[in-house]
Amino acid sequence: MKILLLLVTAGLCAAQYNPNTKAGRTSIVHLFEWRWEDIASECERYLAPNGFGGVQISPPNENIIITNPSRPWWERYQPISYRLCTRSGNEQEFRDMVTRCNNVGVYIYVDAVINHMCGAAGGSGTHCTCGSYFNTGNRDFSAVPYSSWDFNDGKCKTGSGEIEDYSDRYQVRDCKLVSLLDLALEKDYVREKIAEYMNKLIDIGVAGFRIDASKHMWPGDMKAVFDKLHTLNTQWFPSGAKPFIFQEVIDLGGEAISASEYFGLGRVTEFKYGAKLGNVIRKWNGEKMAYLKSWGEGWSFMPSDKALVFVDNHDNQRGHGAGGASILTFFDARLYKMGVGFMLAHPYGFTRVMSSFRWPRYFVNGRDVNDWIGPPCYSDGTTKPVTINADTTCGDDWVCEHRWRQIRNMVGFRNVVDGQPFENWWDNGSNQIAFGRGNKGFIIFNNDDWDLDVTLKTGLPGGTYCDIISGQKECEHCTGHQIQVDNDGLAHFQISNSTEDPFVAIHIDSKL
Ligand code: AAO
Repeated sequence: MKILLLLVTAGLCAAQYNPNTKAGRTSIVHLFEWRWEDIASECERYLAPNGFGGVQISPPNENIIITNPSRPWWERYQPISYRLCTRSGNEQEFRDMVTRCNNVGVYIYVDAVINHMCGAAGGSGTHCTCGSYFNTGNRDFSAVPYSSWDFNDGKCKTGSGEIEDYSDRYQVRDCKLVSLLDLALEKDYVREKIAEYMNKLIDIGVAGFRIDASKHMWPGDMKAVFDKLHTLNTQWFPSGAKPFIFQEVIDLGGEAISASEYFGLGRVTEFKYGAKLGNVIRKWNGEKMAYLKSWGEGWSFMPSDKALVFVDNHDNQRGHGAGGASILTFFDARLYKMGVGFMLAHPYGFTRVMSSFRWPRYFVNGRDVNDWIGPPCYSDGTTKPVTINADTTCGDDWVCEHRWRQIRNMVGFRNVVDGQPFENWWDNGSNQIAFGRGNKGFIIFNNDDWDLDVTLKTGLPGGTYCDIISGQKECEHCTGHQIQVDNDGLAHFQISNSTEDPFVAIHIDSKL
């Protein structure tokens, strides 16, 4: 009894690291800039049947409307109030989405922008998504309400009032990030208002939060806010369950603030993951896939149980944030599929898949001058619905990476091998690698410039398996390559370096 009680308490305390996804669902997808109505349908028609655990949504709270440039995606990172209306939809549509997704076991994770309000030059008026009056001059955000007392203007010590030097932790947390009005989270009133917003979302039924710009808030202030949060809605979640928290902290090393300062509060985004994996798969800086044998903590990443990992995010896919050139995106589809495939097969971290919209990338002096372009929209600025083509891909410039067969099937792979050890590693000393996950799954890559032809121990029971990259098992039929595993678990693999997707993955549910 005592042990049981202890376990229960430990479970509750640790709950903010737990994504709260349904058992056997191990990844979430960021449906960047999608409308609530489309997300609700996607949960029902696609995400639930394909084993996705949840959706990270774009910020649901009222934001400023920017017209120069015209309706950039980043206007949503400039809050005006905590009212629930944006280009993605209104409060009723939001509630409908949460209910419909939760009912099919796909949970919603809100991008919470709580470090700041809009930019200092936002002006005054009602040019925002719910029409609430605001005035950046006197810091009046009437619909919260916040006033000049609620900002860090007096606390910041730089001449410009801006963050000027990331090696000074006080500046990073007390000054303005790219001119965004910095909230005084040390004030109980501000904490109350933020907690009220987050609690409203929790009560509606969301399962957790991405905490935007966490580096720019003091962990102690964030803790004070999180301590006020409700437990999750018991209509869908076990009683006492805490919201999942993952904090956006860009830590590539070499700055005053490190990701580890936030481990006490929840998981943290591991930005080294995508930056390094991009180098390896692109074979830059002398990197090769053989080195991935020690991937994870062995590459000085944060502990796996604290990490939220991704190949690219909405910032670095377009050069914002830590957007180094190595980052793999849908623009490099062949390499991208290998990167996401590797991430989903490897046990490190909790995984997030990116789902983007396409924009006309145009580089001038190494910078994409179209990095601001917002989601597909009509001439009045309304976001276009996500249309679905006959072949299940998306139309109207919605990329829907999560619907690419290779990525969707690897989300399934991760669910099947959940909890299984990383073993049966093989590499050729170069860019051909393979590894298994216990006796449940096996994956092999050929990123060299020559063919792969090898017989390997897979750890899998003998039988005929369907490769889930070139196809999949449909009824008892395989639409892709078949792989024979003998009774010793050995299988022969051949992967041409010029094939469309130079990797093969099999798991026990793909056994024919
Ligand atoms: C827009 C305009 C601004 C204007 C502002 C206000 O672009 O010109 O002043 O409005 O009117 C997004 C957009 C911003 C946009 C903003 C508000 O990305 O362009 O500003 O909405 O509309 C830092 C933060 C990180 C942040 C990232 C973008 O630490 O939290 O900048 N990400 C989140 C969101 C993001 C959003 C915001 C926060 C704001 O995901 O979408 O902004 O809500 C270093 C630091 C990082 C720092 C980067 C960029 O990174 O370490 O902490 O991120 O610089 O400033 C190497 C280094 C790496 C370094 C990197 C870049 O890789 O190793 O550490 O170079 O220098």
